[in-house]
Amino acid sequence: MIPLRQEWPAAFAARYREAGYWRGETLGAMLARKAAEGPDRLAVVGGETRWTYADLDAEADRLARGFLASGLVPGERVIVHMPNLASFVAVVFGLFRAGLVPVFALPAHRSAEIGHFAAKAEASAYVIADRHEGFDYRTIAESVTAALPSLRRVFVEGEPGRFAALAELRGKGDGTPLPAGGSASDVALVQLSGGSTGFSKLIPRTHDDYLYSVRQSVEVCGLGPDCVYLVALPAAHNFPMSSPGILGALYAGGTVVLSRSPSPDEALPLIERERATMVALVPPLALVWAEAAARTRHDLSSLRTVQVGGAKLTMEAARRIGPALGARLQQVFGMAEGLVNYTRPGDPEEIVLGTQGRPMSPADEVLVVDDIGVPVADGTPGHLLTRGPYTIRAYHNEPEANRRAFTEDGFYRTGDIVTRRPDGYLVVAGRATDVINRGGEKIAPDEVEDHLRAHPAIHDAVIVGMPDAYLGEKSCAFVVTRETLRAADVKAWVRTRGLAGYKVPDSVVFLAALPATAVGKTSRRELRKALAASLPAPAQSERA
Ligand code: OOB
Repeated sequence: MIPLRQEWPAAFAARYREAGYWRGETLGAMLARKAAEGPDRLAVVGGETRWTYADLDAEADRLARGFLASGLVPGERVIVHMPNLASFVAVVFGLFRAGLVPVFALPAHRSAEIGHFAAKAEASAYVIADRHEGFDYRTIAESVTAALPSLRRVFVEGEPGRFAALAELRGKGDGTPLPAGGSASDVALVQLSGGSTGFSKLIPRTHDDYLYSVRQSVEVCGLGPDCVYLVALPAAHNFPMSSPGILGALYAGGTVVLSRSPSPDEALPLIERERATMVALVPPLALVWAEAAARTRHDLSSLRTVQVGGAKLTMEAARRIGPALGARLQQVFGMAEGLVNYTRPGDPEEIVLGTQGRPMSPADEVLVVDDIGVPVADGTPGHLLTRGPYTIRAYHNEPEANRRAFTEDGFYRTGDIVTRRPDGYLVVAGRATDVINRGGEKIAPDEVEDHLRAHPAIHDAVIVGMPDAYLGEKSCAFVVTRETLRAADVKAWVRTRGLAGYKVPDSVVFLAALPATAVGKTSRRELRKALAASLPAPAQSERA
């Protein structure tokens, strides 16, 4: 098993400790401290479950002992693949307590992605809920465990089928000792990259760095014990997890309320019932909520802050969100690799509507450079590079990708094109790379292309983003076939390959040949240009 590490050069680590950014506290210890400070405060609400800090702490402890009693060994990795349930929070803290490392998958992921993460992480266990939104996650457990014998344990919230029930685990570890403390410089968790150069890469985050990002987020966003944070996006994503998210709400001594679905039908009643004060949304969802809020009979007056991030929020959309939801808008431009930018609570409208915020930490180093790495003047767009106390220095076990993604002196190349204003605020122009940002869900074209090329009748395929008024971007597959196919066949094929639904191409265009660059590489640029110039003529294309 390749150890999970995240290391900063000694001089940087010393500086970050000295400045008080890294405090040597683990995430598991943080919860214990909060539970000691306010055991009877309400910590987590999800479905029928209402846990105080003492309840959550005890539940995490029971799960931690159960995981270890089931044969897992501290340091092993566990894929966590659960919908927004109270038990998700307990599982995550249970893993922290046991010294096990959660790898955060999202509910939309399917067998192809889970198999990839499990193999990359050399995971030993997989935690799921039985069903969610009509899908049976045990089918993924079946196929992934068959392919990967090292994935030796599956724990299921709900009906376990032939696997182990999470409920059973709770009583199993009585008397099993927990590892003493653990070091805060160890890797606490693994986030997944949006996958700019292919399959998602693993992002190991330490207790020290992640907890600093949470603490600083709490400070910048002004969270206190009266905060009631509604989790509407998938809980495992870095945004609702840590910016300030679930961990921030708990750090502040507030309450986390989990909504099973991001739909306003489910979330708006919860805001009223639990008097939620804060929520994080991606832009397309924020627009759906804004429309639903205009018609709702639910009282949303408790809502103070609506955070929007994950993809570019246009000025027009930004203008609508706050008034529609009766709350203050906060833009959040972050990445699972680290750097998070926020607009600040007291900022003037011009900044809140027109920028994606500024770095949250005074120790965040930001460079905006041209194509050859020379810094550009403020006001000029360039590539965003960053380095700091909570930005990773390397992906796990990706020597080649690391050479591309980091400069020699340790700056992370975000792949984003931004403009920095003289006041330090950033305006995001878009991505330099080819990743398609479909309303915040990232699609790596080469991953989907690989699956398309595996079809016996498909000769070649390229996926590019096309502008979409609602999602920001949608995906369009350009396909060269050996025999006649329909767009519906191509889409159905991608679905049968076990990929998340959002990766199924939105449009399919059939071409006799793909355009090529001077040296014979396929030119995505040409395809994008063609798409932008005119949406393909009906004779050439089929859309559904
Ligand atoms: C968040 O994290 P990831 O890792 O899913 O995606 C990061 C990428 C960024 O590099 C950027 O391309 C894009 O998503 N992005 C934005 C944005 N926020 C993220 N692009 C434009 N405007 C924004 N506000 O998406 C994430 C992580 C933590 C907090 C918030 C979002």
